[in-house]
Amino acid sequence: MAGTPEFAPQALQALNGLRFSTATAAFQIEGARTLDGRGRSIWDDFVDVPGNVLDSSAADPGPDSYHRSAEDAALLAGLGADRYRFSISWVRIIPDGQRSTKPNAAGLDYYDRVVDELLAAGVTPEPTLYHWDLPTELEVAGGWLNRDTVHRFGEYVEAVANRLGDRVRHWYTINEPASTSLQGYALGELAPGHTMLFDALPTVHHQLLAHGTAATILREHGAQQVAPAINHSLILPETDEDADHRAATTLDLIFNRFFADPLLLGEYPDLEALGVQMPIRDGDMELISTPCDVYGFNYYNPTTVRSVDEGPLPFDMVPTPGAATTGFGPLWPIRPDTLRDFLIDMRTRYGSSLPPIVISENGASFPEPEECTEPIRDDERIAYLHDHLLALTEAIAAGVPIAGYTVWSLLDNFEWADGYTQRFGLVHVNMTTGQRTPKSSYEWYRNLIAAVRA
Ligand code: IFM
Repeated sequence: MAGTPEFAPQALQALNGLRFSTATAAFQIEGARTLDGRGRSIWDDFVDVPGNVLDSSAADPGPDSYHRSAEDAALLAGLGADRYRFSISWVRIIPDGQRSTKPNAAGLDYYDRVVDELLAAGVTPEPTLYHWDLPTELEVAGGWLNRDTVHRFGEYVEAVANRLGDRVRHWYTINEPASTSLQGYALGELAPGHTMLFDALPTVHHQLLAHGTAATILREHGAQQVAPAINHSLILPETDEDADHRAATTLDLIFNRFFADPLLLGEYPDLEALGVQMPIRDGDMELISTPCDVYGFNYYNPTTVRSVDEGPLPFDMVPTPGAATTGFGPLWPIRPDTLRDFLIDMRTRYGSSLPPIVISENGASFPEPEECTEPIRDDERIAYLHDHLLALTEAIAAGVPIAGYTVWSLLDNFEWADGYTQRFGLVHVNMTTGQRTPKSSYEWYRNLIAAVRA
């Protein structure tokens, strides 16, 4: 296999039942932000504010998949990928997010084409319906703080399912609601850029309701697999002091259990200690906990916390002692063992309520040039992916049901507030020309998929 290190036969055997995939998201790869009737989303607004994006880039054209989706499908076929997780842009379908707006035919045509290209390439399409690009008009009306957004989401999902439901059987509903609530509404690091701290919590409930609403609609349209894509992180105390352990428990509650408990158990963890309440109405928890076919699980790194007495939050995030880091620096430590441990904890915590898990994102960025004339040798990425897959085999051996694995990302793309400064792709993209050049990790992943299937 290209790159090192390789897998032992037992590890390949353990991975044999998995489906392999890669992932992207609409705003990160499509470009064409003003074409064919596309409306504006909170990310269009966010990138327009000077200083919000590290390199001042604005996600257009970037990888330009709006015009190059056939190339992407060919890359997936070349990889031997079983599936492709991409996202549908809400504002290409309902440009202003409003109930009365007729779905935009050009937007639906685009995704229709993407689906057909994937199917022709032998790759199962797995669209995500919400990967952060909320229509601006809905944000003006309160965004995910407003329960009405859930109903508007349902109408958009209905329009997409009406058009694609005859060929698409696998769906992801919402991506990483924790990032939206915490980084988007509580801390202001991502769109829509609010700094509401604990007042942001209704956004958790409304996104989870959006998941349940979408799941119901998609099943009515013949879906066979519906899942949310939830990001998790094992929270580690910096020291053995009680205060650091308490800080870790609090962040675990906010980052992990606020999302997994309602989805899998139908109830929120005890919120009293935080002095907050969710805007729950009759029937909400049943809708949120409608059983999922699989649980989409995004994992990148653990988070280490230190207790602090003063400040808006009772903890600070600090570097993880002794861990190597990715291109993002000290707060993105590389600790594959924490993926294994988190999965085993999930199994213990949720028992028979836990459906099979699909790793719906895992990957790493490392410094790489904007231009390349020959394939980039990304040995660090290969080692990262290898070690996380090995950790996965250990979780499988410990009895955790794992159904699939997804590399973030197929392509280098627009990394939100970090613009084009962080590259996660198996395929290098020149952001000026759109040219795609597979890296050695692409070859490695292709060889791995072939070896698992052999
Ligand atoms: O690029 C993001 C993606 O949109 C959501 N999950 C994490 C990735 C890397 O930061």
